[in-house]
Amino acid sequence: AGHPEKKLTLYMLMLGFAALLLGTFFGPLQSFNYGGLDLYPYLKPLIQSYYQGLSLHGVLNAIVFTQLMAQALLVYFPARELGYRPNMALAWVSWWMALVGLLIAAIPLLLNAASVLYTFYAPLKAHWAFYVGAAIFVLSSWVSAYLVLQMWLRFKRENPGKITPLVTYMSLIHWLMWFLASLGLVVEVAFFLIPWSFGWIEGVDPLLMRTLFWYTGHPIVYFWLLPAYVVAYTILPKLAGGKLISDPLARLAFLLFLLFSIPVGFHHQFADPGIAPGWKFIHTVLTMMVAVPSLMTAFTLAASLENAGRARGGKGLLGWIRALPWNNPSVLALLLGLIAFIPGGAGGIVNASFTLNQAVHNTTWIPGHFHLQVATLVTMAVMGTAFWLIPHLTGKPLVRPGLAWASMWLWFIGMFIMTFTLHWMGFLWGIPRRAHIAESPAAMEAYRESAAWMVMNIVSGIILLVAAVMFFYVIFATALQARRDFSEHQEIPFAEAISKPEGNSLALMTERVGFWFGVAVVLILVAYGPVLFQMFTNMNPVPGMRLW
Ligand code: HAS
Repeated sequence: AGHPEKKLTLYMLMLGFAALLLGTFFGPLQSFNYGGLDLYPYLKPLIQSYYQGLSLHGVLNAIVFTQLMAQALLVYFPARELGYRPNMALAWVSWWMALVGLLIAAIPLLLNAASVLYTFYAPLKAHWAFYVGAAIFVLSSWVSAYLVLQMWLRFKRENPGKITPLVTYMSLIHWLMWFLASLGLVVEVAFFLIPWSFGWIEGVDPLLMRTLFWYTGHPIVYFWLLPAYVVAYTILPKLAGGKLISDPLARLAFLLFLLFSIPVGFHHQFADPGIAPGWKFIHTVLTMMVAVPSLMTAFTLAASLENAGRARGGKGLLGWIRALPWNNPSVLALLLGLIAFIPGGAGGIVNASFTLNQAVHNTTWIPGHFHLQVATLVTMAVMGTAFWLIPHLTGKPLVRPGLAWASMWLWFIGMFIMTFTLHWMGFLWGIPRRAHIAESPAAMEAYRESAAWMVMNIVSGIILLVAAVMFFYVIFATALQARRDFSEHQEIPFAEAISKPEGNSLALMTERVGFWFGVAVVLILVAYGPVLFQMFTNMNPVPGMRLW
């Protein structure tokens, strides 16, 4: 009873895992599809089509699960770091909004009336309930953002002149970035898609809809990523037995995400007509800028892990790697996720390179890229966190840690085979993404010559299915058991930093949050303003169509 926020966090977490549970089981169906094995006909009448399955997979995993994880972790962690309680009434409002929004959107999704994929691409048109539910769901994240802003303002009031503690700073930046980033989606859904789906307006302009979507759609990937980075910077070093190398450098990386996450969305639209190449090039350059904080992160995390490995007795050039606690499933999950993030990030830079993009756009290379990023690093960071966080929140010890550990290896191996395959299928054979292979003879023809890739798809689907069953067994068996043991995981394992922020001029500079928020707004206006102005004043609405 001492910590009502623990209950809220657990509810957010478990709602997210429930979404992931349902969404994940459609994953192997996509892998089997690319293996030439079409199981969708057997799912009728429950699931009507490949595109319904793909929409459920994308919406539940990429939009619902990720947002709930941010709402769980990045409200609770700063609250515990500051020793404050978030406004609990509002916190429950956010949970109920998420639940109600999710349920409203789920009905048309499950009835095959919202098979518009997670990118909502107009002129594909969904039932109004999908857009209304999605809007309520997304707006619940603004409540979480407000909770963190409130706690930060209270900290500033009570501690004039003091530097914001690191986890709180990171969480605040994450939520401010998301507030700015989500405006595109909010405008798209509230002013266009909802009125259109109710029949109040005749049509919508696909190019404007895509542009508003990608205004949100790129930074949303950092909205997913930053909670994983918070865990990697502030908790992993301690779990691994060491310290964070530099607190000020970590702050700077997060500040750069506030500045550069948003003005980059045209890199998803290189192939779209109606946006002048000059603007696309500006977004290419800015995308290279947003890779910088991840490169800084690679440096800081590797150095912190080296610090941990050496503290544990690791010797020589690489001996520290072996000395890391690979047997701890929470550490393992993050280490494997970070390893996958290296090729994932390199692939992202390929995607962002204006001309190279032509070779990979709309091929399976793209899902290959983002499954390394969001389905491997982000998801594994959360999975690894759940292994100690659920015991911390409930007092219930982790069930079958060995199984938890094995599930992380299998998840990593399955994802690695799958993403490797998807990359090369896309790059070498030009196999289109989002293609129902059984129903697209052209893709099948191109594909026949690459039978080995087809087999790898099926193998990875099976491995991932086994990994998912093991993982969800551990999570739900832990949360639902009656056994309690409050002795372990009482505190959140926040790491100490070697280089501290006090008196550091870099840290002081990052502390001017209001100023940097203003700079982020100016950058967005410069990179998007003229193009959006032109699009809003020259709309070409078209009526809707359905994929089902
Ligand atoms: Fe991306 C498409 C460019 C990062 C997700 N991306 C997507 C889509 C998704 C997605 C979902 O420019 C598809 C959307 C759709 O449906 O159409 N992406 C980038 C770039 C980055 C990037 C430049 N993406 C992400 C992240 C995602 C994500 C993060 C999810 C979480 N992406 C693109 C582009 C497209 C795109 C184009 C459009 C393509 C098209 O044509 O449609 C960068 O942010 C990446 C920077 C990352 C790095 C890696 C740093 C490495 C680290 C690990 C260090 C390891 C350590 C471990 C320390 C530079 C931090 C040591 C281990 C020991 C054992 C010691």
